[in-house]
Amino acid sequence: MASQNLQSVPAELSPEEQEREAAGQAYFDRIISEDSRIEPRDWMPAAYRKTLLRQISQHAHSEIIGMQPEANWITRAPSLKRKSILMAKVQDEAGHGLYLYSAAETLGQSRDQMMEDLIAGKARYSSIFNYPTISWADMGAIGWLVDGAAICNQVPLCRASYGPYGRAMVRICKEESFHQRQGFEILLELSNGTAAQKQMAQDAVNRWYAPSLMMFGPPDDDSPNSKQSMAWNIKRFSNDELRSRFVGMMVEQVRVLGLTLPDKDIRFNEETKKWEHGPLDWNEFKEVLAGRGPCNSQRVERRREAHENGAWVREAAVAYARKQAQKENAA
Ligand code: FAQ
Repeated sequence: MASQNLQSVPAELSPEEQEREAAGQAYFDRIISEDSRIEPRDWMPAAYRKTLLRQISQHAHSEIIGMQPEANWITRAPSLKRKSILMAKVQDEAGHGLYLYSAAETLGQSRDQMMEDLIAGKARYSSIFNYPTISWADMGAIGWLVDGAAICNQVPLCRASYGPYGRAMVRICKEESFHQRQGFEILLELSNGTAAQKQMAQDAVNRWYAPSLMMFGPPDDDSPNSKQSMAWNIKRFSNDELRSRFVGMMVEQVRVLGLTLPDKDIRFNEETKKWEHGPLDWNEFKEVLAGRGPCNSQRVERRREAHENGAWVREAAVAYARKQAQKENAA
């Protein structure tokens, strides 16, 4: 397995340390080859820890920044029922962020540091959350397409080799399934409504389709991390493989919605047995990743404001914890 050759034991270590490192590497290689789980206190290669921290922290940031496009519509939801469903969904995303920050913390990075990186604009989060939500139908399109893509990408992550990440993903995926259903239902209702409502739903699907396909990451031949992450059983499938599966799922569901996908090149390739789609604008993707998407600066700015406005809550929680600890010590 590739992972077994990547970590050479550093020469400057003492013989005892070298022996410990070699034993740790052997244990790690066995766990990976048995498709079992690495836990926080287990020995792991520095590069494995680094790639997990990279992926999990980006994922956590995506959930937190991902609250903004939908939170933007809570006050404008068309009914009390829709408002409470949307509020619950946005709260779920906050919960997902917290599970994931906790999983990342087990790798030795503090949550404060991750948050500082995010609000300093130094951390990545999913490209998808840099697009604006301009109509109510966007709540449907986000639930159906964005949460749909998230599920497709994240169900295999439930089997990720790092225990805390895999376990967090199990709970997250259950909630994402509900999110996708609620998005589908919003679009279905609009699609069966007036001609203007149906058009609003179609317009939202047209705008969110390509960005949701790009959520799966760059094409495989331009994905520097995939090979190693797959060798370590973090990722189970390549970016293109998951993107193709997602297209296949959407093709079926869009028929039920009575809408269309804005891609005339979708087809099932009988030879490869894979769904194919039309070209995506990877320059746009790169621009968004470079911070030049439609909403990048607004998203980070709002997060910074929220963090600063929430300082008193954090201070109060610390003061309360201190007081409780003093009480317990005095008892
Ligand atoms: N956006 O070599 P690869 C959600 C970066 S949660 C931004 O292929 P990898 C729930 C990548 O980080 C959505 N950056 O990388 C929700 C790397 O940069 P780096 C988030 C992207 O890690 C719904 C570089 O490009 N989901 O939606 C993107 O092997 C509604 C090269 O790429 C996750 O994070 C992108 N789309 O594969 C919440 C799932 N794609 O770090 C609210 C977990 C790639 O070298 C509302 N993550 N990059 O500087 C993963 O599965 C993987 O990390 C991938 C990328 C597949 C995203």
